[in-house]
Amino acid sequence: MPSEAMLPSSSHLLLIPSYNSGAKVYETVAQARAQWNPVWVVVDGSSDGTGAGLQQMAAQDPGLKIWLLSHNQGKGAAVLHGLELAAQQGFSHVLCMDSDGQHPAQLIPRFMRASQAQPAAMVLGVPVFDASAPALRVRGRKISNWWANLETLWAGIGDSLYGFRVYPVQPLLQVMRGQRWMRRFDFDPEAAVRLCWRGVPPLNLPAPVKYLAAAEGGVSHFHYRRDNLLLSWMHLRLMLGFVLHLPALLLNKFRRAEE
Ligand SMILES: Nc1nc2c(ncn2[C@@H]2O[C@H](COP(=O)(O)OP(=O)(O)OP(=O)(O)O)[C@@H](O)[C@H]2O)c(=O)[nH]1
Ligand SMILES: [Mg+2]
Repeated sequence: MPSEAMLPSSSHLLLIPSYNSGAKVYETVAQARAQWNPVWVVVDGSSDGTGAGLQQMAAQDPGLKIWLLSHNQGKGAAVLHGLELAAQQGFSHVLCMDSDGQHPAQLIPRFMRASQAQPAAMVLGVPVFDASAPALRVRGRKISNWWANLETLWAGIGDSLYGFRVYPVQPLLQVMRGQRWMRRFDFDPEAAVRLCWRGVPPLNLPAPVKYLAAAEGGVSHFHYRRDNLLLSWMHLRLMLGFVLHLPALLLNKFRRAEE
């Protein structure tokens, strides 16, 4: 149960995009609420009944708010929906966390504190894998990280794909409103790269990630072919942007070297 004494933060919001995560989402949300107030869930057109179940949870808990999207739009679109509302309500930062039980709720306070200490930064989770991590996914990640580091001239992105992150709201909104991509699985890597280009420094913190078997309630919507194609197209776009940002990136690199 969330602690009665936990006062709501007016600057830092925990935002969970959720699409058909099954019963795992209830556990994830309860664990998040035990660590933070407020928590918002954007239910992205889920058809598994969790929208109604989460609304019942929220009816008993003023620290929990549920936003229902009428149809599935993708992870990035669900985050953007939450960001727009968060900005309207005066939040300056959001910690994004997946709904499927893979992310470490116990680290929420640490990530929030890191962001409060350095509000201009984005706080990026760097995955600490255990034996449950599929080797193919761990290897695939190295490729995406290599591209993200090239695209930012090694400005310090520790991991391009991990969705457990604190973002400053306004810079991310500006990045996302400016283009039609970043609405699905291309959200996490593109957000890190484009925020770097805008001068938002990455702050990397290790965070364990779990890969749950279906028997433990694990759900994934990652489609190997479809999503790798999407990520390849994203890196192609980012490489074009990289060429345009190269002078500024080089200047920043020289400045950092002189400091
Ligand atoms: N896939 C997917 N996820 C969405 C969507 N909308 C919101 N999400 C949420 O985005 C998060 C990441 O989705 P996952 O399918 O677990 O992707 P992943 O964690 O990168 O991949 P796995 O490591 O295989 O689980 C989860 O919290 C989803 O519930 C959507 O349209 N598609
Ligand atoms: Mg997942």
